[in-house]
Amino acid sequence: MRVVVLTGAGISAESGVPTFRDSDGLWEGHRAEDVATPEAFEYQPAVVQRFYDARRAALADVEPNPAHLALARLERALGDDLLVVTQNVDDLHERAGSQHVLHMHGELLSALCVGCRARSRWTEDLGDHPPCPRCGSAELRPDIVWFGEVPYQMDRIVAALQRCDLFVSIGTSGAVYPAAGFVQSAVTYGARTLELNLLPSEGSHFFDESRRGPAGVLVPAWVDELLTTVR
Ligand code: BV8
Repeated sequence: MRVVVLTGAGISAESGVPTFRDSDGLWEGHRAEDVATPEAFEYQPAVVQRFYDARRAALADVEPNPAHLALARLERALGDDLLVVTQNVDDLHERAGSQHVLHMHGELLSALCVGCRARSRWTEDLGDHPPCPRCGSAELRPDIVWFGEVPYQMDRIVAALQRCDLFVSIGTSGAVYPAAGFVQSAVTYGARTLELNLLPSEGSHFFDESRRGPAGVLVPAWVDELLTTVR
C-alpha cells in the first residue's frame, strides 16, 4: 500500500500555528501579495523579512499535535511506502518523528542565498542581514516558495502521485495550485482518494470520501483504521 499524504495549515492549527484563510489567519493581517511574492521582497524586503522572522521565532512556542504524531506512527509501519508532501513551512512533522517529508513550499528553518543559491539551516532572524555561511554576502532570503515561484521537488511529487494506491489530503483549503490539483492527478492515476478537513474545501468534490472534523481527531482514527488493514 503506497500512500501519499498532502498536508496544509489545518494540520498545524491545533498546535497554535495560524492558518492562512481562517478568520484569524495569516492573510487577515497581511495581503499575500505584500509578503509572499518575489515582488514584495524586491520592494519592501524589511516587511517580508519581519513577517517570516516572526513566524520562525513563533515555532519555539508550538508543539506537534496528535495528527502529526499519528503520521509519524504510520511512517514507522509503512516506511518508504508513505510520503508526506506538506505545503507547510513549519517543522512540526519532523519534530513529531516523520522523516519522509517533502516541503513543497519551503521551510522557515532554512535560508536561501540570492547570490550563491546555497541553502543553510537557519533559526535566527534574517531581517538584520546576516552573511551567507558559504559566500559571505548579505543576500539571504527566507527559503520559502512565494506566489509565482516554482514549488520544490515537483518531479518527486508527480512520480509519487503516479505510483500511489491511496492519496490523502489533510487540513488544506485546496485554494492554491499546483497542490490543489494533486487530487485530480491521483484520481487520473487510479488511486483511492480521502480528504480529512474541518470544513469543505474547494476540491472536496474530487475525493472518493471526505471526512469532517479536527485533524487531531480524524488523523489518529484514520491511521488506526489503516494499520488494521495493512497488518
Ligand atoms: C506556481 C508559502 C508555476 C508561503 C505558499 C492555476 C489556477 C489559478 C492560479 C494559479 C494556477 N497555477 C498557479 C497559480 C498561481 C498561484 C495560485 O495558486 N494562486 C491562488 C491564490 C489562486 N500558485 C503559485 O503561484 C504557485 N507557483 O504555480 O508556479 C508552476 C506550477 C506547476 C509546476 C511548476 C510551476 C506557488 C504557490 C505557493 C505559494 N506559497 N506558502 C508562506 O507560507 O508564507 S501557499 C500557502 O497557501 C500554503 O502553503 C498553501 O499552499 C496555501 C493554502 O493554504 P492552506 O495550507 O490550505 O491553508 P488555508 O488557511 O487556506 O486552509 C486551511 C484549511 O484547513 C481549511 O480548509 C480549514 O477548513 C482547514 N482546517 C482548519 N483547522 C483545521 C482544519 N482542518 C483540520 N483540522 C483543523 N484543526
